[in-house]
Order: sequence, then structure tokens, then C-alpha cells
Amino acid sequence: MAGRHFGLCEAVGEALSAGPDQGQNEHDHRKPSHVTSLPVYHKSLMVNVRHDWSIQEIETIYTSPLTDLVFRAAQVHRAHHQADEVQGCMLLSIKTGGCPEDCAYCPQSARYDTEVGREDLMQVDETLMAARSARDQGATRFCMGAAWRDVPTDARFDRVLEMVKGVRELGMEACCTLGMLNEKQAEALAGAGLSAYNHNLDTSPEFYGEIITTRNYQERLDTLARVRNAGISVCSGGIIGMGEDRAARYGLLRQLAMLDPHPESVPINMLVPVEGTPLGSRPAEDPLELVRMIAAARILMPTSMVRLSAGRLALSEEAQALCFLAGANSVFLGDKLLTTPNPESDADHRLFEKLGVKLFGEAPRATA
Ligand code: SAM
Ligand code: DTB
Ligand code: SF4
Repeated sequence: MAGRHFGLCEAVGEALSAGPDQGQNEHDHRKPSHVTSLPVYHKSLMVNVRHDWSIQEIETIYTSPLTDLVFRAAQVHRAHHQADEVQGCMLLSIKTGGCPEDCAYCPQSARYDTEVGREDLMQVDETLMAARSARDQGATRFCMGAAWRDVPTDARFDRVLEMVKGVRELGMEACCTLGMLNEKQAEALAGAGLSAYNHNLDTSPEFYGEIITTRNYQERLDTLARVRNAGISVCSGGIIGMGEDRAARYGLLRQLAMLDPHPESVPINMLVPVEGTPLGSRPAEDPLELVRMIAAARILMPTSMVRLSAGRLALSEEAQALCFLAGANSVFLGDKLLTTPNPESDADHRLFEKLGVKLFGEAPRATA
């Protein structure tokens, strides 16, 4: 145990030596905040951003005593981010169900008999109404999800571009998750002002085939490269609780941290088991594994936004507090994710109040 502990201090402690300000983040959390009373930790705690973490180093970090792990992650977090602020994001499923892919966790796959119905692509005005409502609820990022394997190149794509422009005009960050993208589509989305594109690696390359067979890991990496090349910020993370072992989590973290630059946004989801999907009867994951995953992501990718994503309804307030302490700095607001439930907004506001967590950078209200 002492050796492991030493290992963590070494892995992180070395990295805690003065390093260049990589300035990768899409938000500059180091700006003096208008609201915080907490000190931003001294710049000397800023870490070198690395892309060469080995599986052994990641294991050492992930398996260190929980209090050490969370302490280190909190140090890294405070060196790079405003630790009492969390970004509120809101999701909207703009095209639901009927997806030809076979992702074992997903209620929107046409291959599984779930309660999720099929709905065509929404209209632009309905979408923007939802975005305005999200902004009124404190969200600064609006994420539009479509159950597509890849993006159709027809009038529906033009409609998505209009949605992106509209969300940007509301003063919000616009994120899309539409499946695989080609180069032209990525450029068109960038031209429309898209802030970020979400495409998750989901798990390690080794475990991936247990979960998805209809597209491969390399295709995911290729889409991420096209997003990056188009100048859109990358949102990519994964899911825990699908029956993977810890090695699969280290493998996912390593793949994410190998991306250069790191994804600006790393959503960490805990499986929401949905009846009718192959993973519908998975037992609940231990919330402390989620805390470890978040802490490790924070340490490996210090400047990224680490997003506590799906699965919050299964977490106690205490577990969520630990996730924030471990470096999560974003949540999805609103009582629905894409198709599954999320905490009610009253419960979230009570929680944020109790924890002294603030939603940061509320969007300006001047436009539209
Ligand atoms: N079709 C697009 C794609 O797969 O890229 C976008 C939508 S998909 C729903 C976005 C992500 O949500 C998935 O990659 C997965 O990580 C996450 N997700 C989907 N169903 C989930 C579930 N039941 N529990 C937790 N996360 C889930
Ligand atoms: C991500 O990693 N999690 C969000 C967002 N990216 C698109 C989606 C979670 C979906 C949970 C299942 C559902 O509601 O359908
Ligand atoms: Fe389709 Fe995305 Fe669901 Fe996979 S996760 S089945 S690609 S909607």
C-alpha cells in the first residue's frame, strides 16, 4: 500500500511541478471570478499536460487510497479551475429512436424493444424554444443529440445547421452529438458556429466489441479527428457500469488522454440501465467507482471540463459532492437527459445551495 501511495504522489506530484500554462480550456477558469471567495491555487500547482500516461501509471492513480486520490484530483482541479463553479448544460433529443446501431446500453437502438418511440428530426423553432428555456434555467451549453449512425447529407443536415446558428445567437455554447461525421459535415458545423461535438469512445478498445459491433473504435477516433481538424472543440468520454473491469476504464482514460490536444470536454457517464436493452438488468455500479473515474480523468486531463453526466439519479447528494470534490465541473440540468430521467431542477438547486456550488457564466439574456 505504501508503495502504491508513493506511486501516486510520484505520478501526480512530479506533474505538479511548475508547468507551462497550456491554455487548452474552452473557458478560462483562471480568470478572477465575480462570485468566488475561494482562492485559485497558486500557479505553481499547475501541471504539465501529458499525453503519454501508461496503463500502469493510470492504475496507480485509480487504485490509490480514495482520500489520496480525491485530494490530489482536487489539487489539480483547483490549480486549473474555479472549484466552486459548475457548468450547467442541457440536452435535447432532436431526433429520437430508430437508430440502426447496436450500442448495448442505448434505448434508442432500433434493435431493442424499449419504451422509447421514434420521432423525426425536430423543427428549428421548437428546438430554439427548448434552448431558450434551458438558458432561463441556468444552462450555458445546449447539447442536441440525434439517434443517427451518421449524419444524413440532405435537408435535415441544413436544419441542424440552422439550430446550431440559433443556439449560438442565444449566447449559449452549442454542442451536437449526431453520430459519425465526414469532413465536409464537420466543416459545415464549424461554419455554423458549433462550439463542440460530442462523440464518446465509451470504453477501452479491448472491451468495446462487447458493447458495440456495428462501428469500430477507429471510426470513432476518425470522427474525433475530423471534429478537431474543423476547429470544433472535442467532447469525448465514456460510460462505466457496463460490466467492464477496471482495466477497461484505464484503457478508456488512456485513449482519451492520448488525444493531443486532450478533449476540451470529457463526459463521464454511469450506465442508466434501460429495460429492453442488453444492459437493462445490469446491477447498479458502485458510486465510488464513478468518483475514482472522475478523479483520474481530472488528474490525467487537468485543463478539460470533466462532466458528471448520465447516472446522477442513482447518486446520493454525498456521492455527487465527492464527484465535485474530485474535479467534476459540469452537470446536465433538467429532469430528462436524452430519453432517460435526470434529477428535478428543485433537487439540483437545493443540492447546489447546500454545497455552495454555483452555476458559472450564465449566458447573456440580451439576444433573441
Ligand atoms: N448517436 C450518437 C452517438 O452515439 O454518437 C449520439 C447519441 S448517444 C445517446 C451519446 C452517448 O450517450 C453515448 O455515446 C453514450 O456514451 C451515452 N449513453 C447512451 N445511453 C446511455 C445510457 N443508457 N447510460 C449512460 N450513458 C448512455
Ligand atoms: C454524454 O456523454 N452523455 C449525454 C451526452 N453525452 C449526449 C447523453 C446521456 C444519455 C443517457 C441516456 C439517455 O437519456 O437516452
Ligand atoms: Fe444509436 Fe447513438 Fe444510441 Fe448508439 S448510442 S444506438 S449510435 S443513438
